[in-house]
Amino acid sequence: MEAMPPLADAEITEALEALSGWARDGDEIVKEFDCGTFAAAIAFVVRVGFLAEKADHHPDIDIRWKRVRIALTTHDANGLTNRDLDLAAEIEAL
Ligand code: H2B
Repeated sequence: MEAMPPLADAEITEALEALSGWARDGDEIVKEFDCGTFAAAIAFVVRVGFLAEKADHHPDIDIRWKRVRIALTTHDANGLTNRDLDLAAEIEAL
């Protein structure tokens, strides 16, 4: 992956307006999903995993019973890029 600059703070703030529930936490954007049951949480994580593989972009995923916390950042850029925003939007579309 070639180097890419991270997005500017204002670009991230604006993009997050279209991503309900996602919040910035330093160099990450994060959202916690309540999937209702543990089984639904695992199924959600599997679907996120397929999206991540397709995008070659991989979130940090924390599963706690029925809740799943997804955190996105672009390690290659040492910050947030459109790859994070795009994957967040794809996860929202699941
Ligand atoms: N995932 C995330 N979250 N950040 C990255 O910078 C990243 C990745 N880089 N998945 C990808 C893989 C890179 O290592 C490969 C070579 O495309």
